[in-house]
Parts: sequence; C-alpha cells; structure tokens
Amino acid sequence: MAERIRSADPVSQRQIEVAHAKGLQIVWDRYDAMQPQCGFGQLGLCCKVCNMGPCRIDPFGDGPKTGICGATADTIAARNLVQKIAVGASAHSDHGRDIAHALLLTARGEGKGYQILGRRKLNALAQELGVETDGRRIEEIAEEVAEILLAEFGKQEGELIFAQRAPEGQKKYWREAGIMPRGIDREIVEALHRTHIGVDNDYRSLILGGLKAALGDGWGGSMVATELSDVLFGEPWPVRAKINLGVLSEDEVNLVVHGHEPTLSEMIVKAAQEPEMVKLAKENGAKGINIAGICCTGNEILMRQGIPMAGNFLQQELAVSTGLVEAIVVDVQCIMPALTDVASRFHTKVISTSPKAKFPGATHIEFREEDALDIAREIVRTAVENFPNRDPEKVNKPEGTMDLVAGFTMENVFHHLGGRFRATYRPLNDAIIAGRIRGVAGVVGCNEVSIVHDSAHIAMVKELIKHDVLVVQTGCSAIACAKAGLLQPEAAFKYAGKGLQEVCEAVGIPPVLHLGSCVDNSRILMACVEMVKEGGIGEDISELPVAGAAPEWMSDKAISIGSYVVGSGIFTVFGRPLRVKGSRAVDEFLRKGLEDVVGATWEFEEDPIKAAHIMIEHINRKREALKLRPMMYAAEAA
Ligand code: BF8
Repeated sequence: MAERIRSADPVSQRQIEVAHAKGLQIVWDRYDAMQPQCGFGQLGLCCKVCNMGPCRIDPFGDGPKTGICGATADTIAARNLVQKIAVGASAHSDHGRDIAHALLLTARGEGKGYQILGRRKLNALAQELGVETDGRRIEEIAEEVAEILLAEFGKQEGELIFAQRAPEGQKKYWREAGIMPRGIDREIVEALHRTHIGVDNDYRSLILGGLKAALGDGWGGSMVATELSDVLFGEPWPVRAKINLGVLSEDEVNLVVHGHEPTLSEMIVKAAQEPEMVKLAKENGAKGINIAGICCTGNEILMRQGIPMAGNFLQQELAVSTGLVEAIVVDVQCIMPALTDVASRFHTKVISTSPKAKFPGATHIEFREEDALDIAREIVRTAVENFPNRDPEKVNKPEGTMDLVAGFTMENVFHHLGGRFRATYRPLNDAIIAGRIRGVAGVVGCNEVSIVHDSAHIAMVKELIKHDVLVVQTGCSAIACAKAGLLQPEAAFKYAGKGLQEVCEAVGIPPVLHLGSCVDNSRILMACVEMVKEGGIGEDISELPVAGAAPEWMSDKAISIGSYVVGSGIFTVFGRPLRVKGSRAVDEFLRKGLEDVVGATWEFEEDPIKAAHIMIEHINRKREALKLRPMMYAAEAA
C-alpha cells in the first residue's frame, strides 16, 4: 500500500518510508494510534488544577457549565493558556540564565574552553548597561555585564532593563495595562500563582498576567540568551551551508547535536576539530568527524560556524533511522523521549547531557560549563569509538541536501541593507515607503504532526514573498524553508514579487532571512525597534507594516513567543488555534480585545495561504494608516 504523504520535504518522506520498511514506529504512527484525541482538552475545557477534578465543561450539551469549584469555561481556558505561557517562558529564560552563567564563569577564568569572541557586542552592551570599559580587561567588563543581566532573573521591583529598548508607545501600553515585566523569574512565578485554584478567576486578568510573563521572556530571558550568546560565541555573519538528512555522511563519524543550548554544541564542534580527535576517527576506520544539527542547537552552530543541519523537529527520529548516526547528543527542549527506543534498533548512542533532562535508555554524560571542553571531548570520543559498530546492513543513506545562507542578525541586516559603508535601516524603510517591499513578516515556530511536515511553512512563506513581503525566520520554520530552497539569494528570482526581487538583487540577500534559533526571536523584536527608530513607517511597533506567524506551532515555547510578539504590538497568526476555543470570551479577547491593550491581536487560520493573505491584508491596512504609497508592482503581485 502506498504511504500517506506525511512530509512536504521529499527527503523526509522517503526516509519515513525507509523507517517503516525497517519496522520502526515513529511519531506519525504514534499520532495515528492516539486518535481520536480528547475534544475537551482540545477546546481548553479540561481542568486539572486541583484534586477535586479533573473537571470538564460541556460546551454544547446539557453537561456541567462550571467545574466543581465553580470555575467557568472562561477561567479554565484562560488558566490553561497561562500555565502554558509560563512553561514556555521558563524554558527560554532558563536557557538565557545558563548562557549568562557560562559567560560569568568564562569571565572569571572558570569556563574551560570558552573564549569571549563577541567584543563588539560586549562593548555595546557595556555602554547600554553603564559598565565602565576604559582601561579594563575584556574579562572584567564581561563579568560585570553577566552579573547585571543575571540579576534580571531574580529582580523583584522596577522594570526589565532590555524592556527599555522598546519604543515609548509600547512601554506606555505595558505600564497602563500593568504588564511591564519586573523580573524574569518573578513574572513566571506570579503567572503560575494566578492559576492555582481559587486565585485569579477573571480571564482578562489571567491573560494579562500571562502576557507579562511572556514579555519577560521576549524582552528578558530570550533577549539575554541571544545577546550573551553573541558575546560568548561571536556575532553571526551570513554564512553558506548545507541542510537536510543528506548531510549525514557514509564514511565519516556522524555526531548529531539536538536541543537548544550553544554552550554544549559549540564545544562539541571545537573538540571534533582537534587533530587528535580526527586521528582517532581515522584509527577507527572513518574519514573524519561530521557534526550535524537538529532543531535550535543546530541553528546556533549553523549561523555561527556554518555547520550542516540535518533537519527540524519531526526529523529527529528519521536521522537515527538512517543507521548512520554514531551518537545523537541532546541537552534540553524538543527532544522526543522516543529517540532512545528508535536508537536501540541501531548502534546509535543517545547521549543526554543536562542535569535537567534525563532519558531512560540514554547514556548520561553530564555537562558542566567548568569542564566544558573536556566533557565535549569525552562525548566526541564516545561517538568516534562507536563508528566500528555501525552495521552496513542497517544503513540507508538519504540523498538530498539544499544550500542556504544563514546568520543574519538585527545588526548585520543593518549592514547589508545600508551597504558596506553605511550601516542603517534607511534603505529597508525607504523600500517599504516606496512600495517596493510591502512589509516584513516573521514566520517562526515548530513542526506539528497533524500538519504535513513543513508544508504550511513553505506555502505561507512563498505566498508572502510573492506579494513582496520580506520574511524573517527562526527555529524549525527556518529549517523547513531552507530545505525548500527559499533561504538562498536565487530564491528571489524564482519566488519573490518584482519589488522584493529588486531589493534582494541590489543588496544580495535572500528574500527569506534566517535569524537563528527560537530565543533569537528577540532579534526580530529588535529589528522592529530599529525600523521604528529609523522613522517614516510608524511611531510604534504596533504601527509598523509587519506581522508574525507560526503555522505549524506545537510547543509551549511557541505560545510564549506568540504572546510576547502580540504583546509587543505585532499582529500574529497561528495555524491551529490556541486551546481556548471552548471559551468564546477568551477567544475574542485574544483575537480582538487585546488591540486596545497592547496594539495587536492574534488570529488563527490553519490554511497557510489564507493565513498569508490575512497577514498581507493586515500589512496593507497598516500601510494605508501610514498613508504610504501604493505598491510599485501591485498588479503583478496580486
Ligand atoms: O525552540 S521551533 S520544535 S526546536 S520549540 Fe522546538 Fe518549536 Fe523547533 Fe527550537 Ni522552537
């Protein structure tokens, strides 16, 4: 029987068939086995916050209209949403804390293997934070910067430092609504407190509490992660690389890094390049060591080092199913527990490394920043020594890679757009004012198993660029579109509208820009800040002709991102709706009511083409409000 189409990426689709031929049960099979899924849960009407429950509200029939404690559908849906925001914000923020901690150790000479490579960024931050630089060693400056930003996590009063970067109008919204974040951890704890039985029962108040925690992620935890990763590992610069499962090599040791934190993956790259390690690989019969990334830790080393990328979230089991992977090294977030089971059918070792994330069946080699390079060497050695155990009978080498350009940032986009001698957003703003570029869209987020893998990302982004919308991306969405060839300059000629094409040609950039991992959505916020500062296209983020989207979102982190993006004044379309549809009031508050509170709203649309047009119409409305010129090539684009 022919296989169902599960992926828009032909390389993945073939590998799904290979995995099935090998008798493996993978994510799509587990999804099928789970049908039908719980309708109460999907509508957000299942409540488990206390032990009198679980309760569920019957949205249609004569069943209960409140939980046992009296909580309404509105309270339950809002509370469930806020818990998810808090989990997502905590994941990003804890990542940010770990990066700040690694920088602090490095500055104090206790982070073995790390070097401070981003001096320009460090000096810029020092200036912003009021840290003296004259006559001081770089380590002293870095130590003080790290201490100041680490203190942001436990801060009890005042306002987050990076939140001050937002335009005045946005800050006014936050202060008036009482959602200006004080401390990163504090807002997450408060959001969770609100959701305990019998605390906050007003859906509006609950959601605003959630937005506050999310803003602490976007303008706090994630922004700290981005800024200090740039300080420690250097600022990314556009780099060409290869992507998709075809990057796995037949004659080299394949070490796949999967998860999120660059503190580990950067050290693994370093260790794998050491001559003794390459020699060891040769002694074990391999030609060398091939590092490949999955998910956001892959994005981190892709954008800084040009390390090839094996794939996104739904490809993790597929990578192992090739039989080519000596070790898949994981840290935190988006790692399927099923990996160890699939790996047990091959010689592949799953190596867990975080004290926060252990996996039954995995080999645990605990990572500590203090001994980072030594631990990375041990991990690489474990992978190399596993090469002779590869079973040629079980190997299926996937064919197919794509070229991409990664490594754009808020600062270097500046540089490109302004030309070599004039780093400025003026040309971008001018292109928008002149109607060459309609606006900018951030298309980000995960893969979700109920959607044909990558299909929504690709369809939406093609539709946007066809209508002269410049697209910026992060996370698994960037990986999806990169595999489809959209992240190379040539894509402008194939897919972009004429106006966008002209800009891409003049500047030499792709029509779709890879801005990094999911914490790097903070780069998108900062690009918006720069667009406002440059002038002429809005006094506030909420006035800019921009929109956000996560067409295949899946994780709680995506919910936190969506919340802070909307909270920052950017209209955002999610594919499958947030699980609030059981409460009309909550749904309407998210889709309409927030406009008056933060200057933006959510929308939900599963059809990616329709969703793209909702974004385009929104951008058009913003253009009209700004009285910008009509689009230069409107007829063709439409
Ligand atoms: O942080 S896009 S599946 S990998 S959550 Fe996870 Fe979603 Fe991918 Fe990166 Ni982001």
